[in-house]
Amino acid sequence: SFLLLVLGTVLADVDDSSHNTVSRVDTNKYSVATEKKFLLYDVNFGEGFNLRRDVYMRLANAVRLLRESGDNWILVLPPWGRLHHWQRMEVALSWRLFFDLESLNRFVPVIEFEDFLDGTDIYCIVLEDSCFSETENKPIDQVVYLQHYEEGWGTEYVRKFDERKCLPPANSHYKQEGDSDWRGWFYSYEDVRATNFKCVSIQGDSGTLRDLLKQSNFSEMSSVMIDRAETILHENFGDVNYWKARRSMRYSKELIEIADTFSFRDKYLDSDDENDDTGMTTDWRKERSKRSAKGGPYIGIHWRRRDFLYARKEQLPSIKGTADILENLSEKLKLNKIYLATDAPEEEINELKYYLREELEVFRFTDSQKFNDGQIAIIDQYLCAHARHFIGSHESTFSFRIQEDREIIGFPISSTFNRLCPDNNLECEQPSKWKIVF
Ligand code: GFB
Repeated sequence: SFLLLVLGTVLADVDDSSHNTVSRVDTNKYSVATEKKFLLYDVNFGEGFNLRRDVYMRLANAVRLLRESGDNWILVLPPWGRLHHWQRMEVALSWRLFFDLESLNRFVPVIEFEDFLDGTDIYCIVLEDSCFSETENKPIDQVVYLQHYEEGWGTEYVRKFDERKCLPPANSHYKQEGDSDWRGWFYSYEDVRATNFKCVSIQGDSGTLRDLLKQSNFSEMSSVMIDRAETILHENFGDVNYWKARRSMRYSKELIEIADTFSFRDKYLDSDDENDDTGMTTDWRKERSKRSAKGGPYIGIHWRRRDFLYARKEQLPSIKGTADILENLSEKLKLNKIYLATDAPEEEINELKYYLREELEVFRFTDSQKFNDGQIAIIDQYLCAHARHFIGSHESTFSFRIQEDREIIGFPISSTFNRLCPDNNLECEQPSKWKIVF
C-alpha cells in the first residue's frame, strides 16, 4: 500500500487529456491508498439502451458512495450488445464508441471491460515500463445476482438485502463447471469465469448496494460483478448526484463532430452553438445553471413507434395525428424544419411526410454504413436536444434522455417537456418536469 500511496501522489499530476480510456483518481477527493476493487455489472437482457444508461448512473453513484467511505472501487463498464431493439446483433461494443470516457472519469473512475481483462488501469499510466497485469485471465471473484424478495415488499418498503436461494431465472443464467468456476453470459466473452456465485434478494438503491458491498465477506475480493443491476434504484432521484452522473455522460467527441459539422446542424439545420447559445464547457464540472439556450431553428421530434404502439397504444397519436401536431407547432413557432428521430419503418415515415404540407422539410440521420444502431440513436438524441423546440413520446426513456440533455444545455422548460398527445385527447397531460439541479 506504500506503493499505491506514492502512485496516488503521482497520479494527481497525470495530464487529464492524454489517456481517455483509463481511469484516474481525483486524489483531492478520494483516497487511493487502499487496494483497488473492480465493480462490474450487467442488466437484464430485455432492457433497452436508455434504461441501461439510467442504470449506469445508479451504479456510478454506488461507486461514489463506496469511495466516499474509503474504499477504492473502480467501475468496469459493461460492453454494449445483444439489445433486442437493435437491428444488428452486435456484441462486445465498447463504451468509447458512444460516450466520452474522460468525462465519465470525472465523476468516478471507470474502465472498459477489455481493459479490466487486460489488467490495464491507472497504474499503467504511471509505470509504463513495468506495467503489471493484475487481472489478466483471473476469474471474477464473485457474481452477485440481484433478485426481488420471493414474498414481495410486504406492507412497507424498507431498504434491505439478504442472501437467499436463487429464484428463476438466476439458476439458469449461471452454471458451475463441476465444482470449480462459474460460466455465464459475461457480455459474450467465452473465456470469462467467476469463482463464486450467489443470489441476493434486495430492495433498495445505490446506498443499499454500497452497504451490501461493505460487508466483510467482500473485503478480501478484488472484483465483484452485480448482475440484474437494474434491481436497485436511484438513492435520490433527481438530486445533485443524479445530475452529476448524468452530466458526466457526455457523448463521444466523434459523434458530436459528425452531428455538428459534417452533417446536420451545420449543413441542413442552420444550427451552431454560437447562434443557438448551446455551447458547453469542455469539462462538465464547470457547467453552470442557465435557461437562455435558444437552440437551432428547427423542431426536434422523437416519434417512438414499433413495440411502443402495443405498449403505450392509448397514449400515442396516429400518423395523421402526428402530422397535425407538427403542422400546428410549425405555424405557432414559425419553424419550417423538422428533425425527426424515430424507430418507425420507412413506410410510416413516408406516410407522415405525405400528410405534411410541402414547405415543411423533414431531416433524418440514417448513415447505418458508418454507424451502429446505438450511435445513430445518440446522434438522433443530440440533434433533438439542440432543437429550438422538442416534443417526445409518452414515457419513452429515449425521450427522457433528450429532455435531460436539454436541461443540461440550459433550455427554457417550456421548449423541452412536451409530448405527442393521442388523437382523442389533444390536451393530454404533459411530462413531469425533472429540472436540473447543480
Ligand atoms: O432506448 P429505449 O429503452 O427507449 O428502447 P424506450 C428503444 C430503442 O429503440 C432504442 C430504438 O434504444 C433504439 O434502439 N429507437 C427508438 C430509436 N426510438 C428511436 C429513434 O428515434 N431513433 C433511433 N435511432 N432509434 C422501451 C424499452 O423503450 O419501450 C422497453 O426500453 C420496452 O424494453 C418498451 O420495449 C415498450 O423507453 O422508448
